[in-house]
Amino acid sequence: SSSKGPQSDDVADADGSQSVPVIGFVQTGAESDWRKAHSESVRDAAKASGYDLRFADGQGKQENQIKALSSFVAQGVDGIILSPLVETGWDNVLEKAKKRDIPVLILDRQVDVKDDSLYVTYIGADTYNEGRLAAEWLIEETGGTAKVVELQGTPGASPTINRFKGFRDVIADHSGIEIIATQSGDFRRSKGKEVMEAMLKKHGDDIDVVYAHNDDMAIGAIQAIEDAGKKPGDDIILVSIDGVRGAFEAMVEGKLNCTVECNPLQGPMAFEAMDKILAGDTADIPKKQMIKDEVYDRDTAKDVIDSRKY
Ligand code: GZL
Repeated sequence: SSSKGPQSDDVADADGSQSVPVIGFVQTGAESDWRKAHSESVRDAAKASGYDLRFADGQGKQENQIKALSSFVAQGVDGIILSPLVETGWDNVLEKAKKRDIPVLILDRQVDVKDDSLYVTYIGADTYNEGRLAAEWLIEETGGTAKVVELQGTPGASPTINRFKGFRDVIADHSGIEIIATQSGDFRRSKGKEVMEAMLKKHGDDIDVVYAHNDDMAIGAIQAIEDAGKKPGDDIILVSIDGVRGAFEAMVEGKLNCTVECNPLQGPMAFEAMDKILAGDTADIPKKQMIKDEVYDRDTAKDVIDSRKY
């Protein structure tokens, strides 16, 4: 018959069905709306691509991620996808995967390892450029004079390191932009609100701008600013990163001024790469695959909010 029956190299299960490749996915946790969209994109793409996805939630702790990686290696999965909470501390556990010939794809955040043959490819957004774009928008918006408080993401995470640096590399040429306070809100809305409350107590009327490493913390800061009797978006300008639905809603309300998109819909690209990896076609897979980002502000928010996909 013309249909492709079981091929000799396909291992058929007892019930005669073809065995599907098993992928272990180690996620950071569920710290933000962005992260939830990211997890959904990976799950949906796994299903669409016919993979058996085993999902491990790191719950915001690197040791949980390392344990999950070791367990996937012990299970002998066909491939691993890792979204590393922080950049360092991965060499030993990735060495275990390499010894078992299990390919590893790094997704979203980056790892800093001595031997980059420990992973096949990295797919994610250019978070350094996102920091630059946020600063460029701010200089344009304020004419180059503003006192800024910064809400940093998770300490040691590549987007935190990159957004911290990208922003500073741009304002370095604009002495009128001054960062008067910086602290981590761990990419979480509740922590962003808490840190902003403290910053308002300490710096109050001095604050012109909030630069938040993600929208969830910006939305927390908006609540703190309103609780302090100030108008977010007007008394204090807010610029953040991610482009999640909540950010567009806040911009339509005029409470957030700008968000730099960081696309979480990375599932399809991840499994396109995994297909090639499992087929042994790794020669044409680049070591780094960056996803493009867009800048959105209050004026364009209502025109695009209905077309947003996350
Ligand atoms: C960025 C991603 C960050 C988002 C946060 O690539 O790792 O983690 O900006 C998320 O919202 O928690």
